[in-house]
Amino acid sequence: MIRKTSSITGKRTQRPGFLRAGSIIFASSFALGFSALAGNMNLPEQNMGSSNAPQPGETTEQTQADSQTAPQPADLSEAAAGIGDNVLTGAWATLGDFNNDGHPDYVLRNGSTLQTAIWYLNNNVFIGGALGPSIRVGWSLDGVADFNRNAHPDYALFNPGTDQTAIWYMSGPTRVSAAFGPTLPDGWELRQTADFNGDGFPDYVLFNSTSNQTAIWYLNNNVYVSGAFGPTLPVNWSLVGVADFDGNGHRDYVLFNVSNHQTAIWYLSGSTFIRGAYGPTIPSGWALVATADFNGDVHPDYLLYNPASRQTAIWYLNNNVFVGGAFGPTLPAGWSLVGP
Ligand SMILES: [Ca+2]
Ligand SMILES: [Ca+2]
Ligand SMILES: [Ca+2]
Ligand SMILES: [Ca+2]
Repeated sequence: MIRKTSSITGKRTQRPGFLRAGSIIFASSFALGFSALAGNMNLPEQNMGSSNAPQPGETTEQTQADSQTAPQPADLSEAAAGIGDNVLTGAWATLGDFNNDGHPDYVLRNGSTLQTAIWYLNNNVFIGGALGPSIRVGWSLDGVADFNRNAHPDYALFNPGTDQTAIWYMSGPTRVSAAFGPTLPDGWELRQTADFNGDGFPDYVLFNSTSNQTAIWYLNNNVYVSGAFGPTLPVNWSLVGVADFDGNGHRDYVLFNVSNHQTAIWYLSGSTFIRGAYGPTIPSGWALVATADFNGDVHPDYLLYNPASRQTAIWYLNNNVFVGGAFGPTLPAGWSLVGP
């Protein structure tokens, strides 16, 4: 492992710790883990429905933009204190524009029934909800992206027991078909889905929790095309989102430090680390769980989640700089932004 100290002065532009050289094309042994199971398999589906979607709780009034009461960035010097709420270690949320209005929507998960639900948002404001398909036991919903490029976001699922991946093709909140994606090598998990090579097809971001290495698997719909290693994450840092923060057309990593609640952007060119910068530090009790452009200014924003209160909040950013905050809707009991 190569230790690289920050070459950028100023504490807000430092990047965390370690980076292993990336851009190593996978050896054939890595590709051996890939089984060509693409096809219309009989994948799990339960309890599809479109009624009785959960509604926001009594704190609906907080869906109004309110930069006065929304959580504010923590003072970096205070951030290390009061941490102990790492209940969301490694957890991330999935977002997608399910009604094609240009605004990202929440995917809620019910921890008991494994049902999903879509909460349509206009920026931070709840517009409506619909039940989605239920995830089967043993599978996790790890990404949302439009794999078959029909303008409807799809679910990307991973089974850590079998290392299989699957795509659930959606029409709005309704699952219409399914196919296996490539099977991951042992020790790797599906972490994010986004287009890293600009061909319009979402790609997998894989993570190895033993080595902390990341990798990109380039896909054509659900079919593996090629792979490349990405940067290795420092200990305690978790990859919670992917977006283009500096507007150069390349997707960047959003990292969250689960021990001190710092955030960082790792700017990439394809799968290659270019530089890092700190983003705002998240207050105790809250976690950074996803990124998307909520207010339509082209700059990706942070989605924050408080698992104790089930409150959500948006932090509007300009690149890595906090601009303002607003509460989003509060989830009903039993539902979460993260989970299976
Ligand atoms: Ca689709
Ligand atoms: Ca791609
Ligand atoms: Ca970028
Ligand atoms: Ca924005």
